[in-house]
Amino acid sequence: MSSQEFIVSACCHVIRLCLSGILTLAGRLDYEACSQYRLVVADDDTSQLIIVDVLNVNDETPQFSQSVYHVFLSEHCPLHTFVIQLVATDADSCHGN
Ligand SMILES: [Ca+2]
Ligand SMILES: [Ca+2]
Repeated sequence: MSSQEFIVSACCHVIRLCLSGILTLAGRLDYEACSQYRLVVADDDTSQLIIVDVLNVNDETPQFSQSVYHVFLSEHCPLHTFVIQLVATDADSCHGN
């Protein structure tokens, strides 16, 4: 193996090492699927650990607890009458952003 040839630890199909030494994305990042990639780039003489942290963005679709909410209101209700409070959660909620 020449000094220009490196091996990137397998298991990572998302990040690719070019012969020039540049790492590029080869797949889509998804924080909820994998928030950190730990790559080992090595040749015969040395190896280097590269840690790539994926930053979370608010990209997950909110899910409501019910598919339909049915509300009954009397006619002539005053303005500002409470109607319903909806609560939705998504995979991004607990990670802040
Ligand atoms: Ca995501
Ligand atoms: Ca996300």
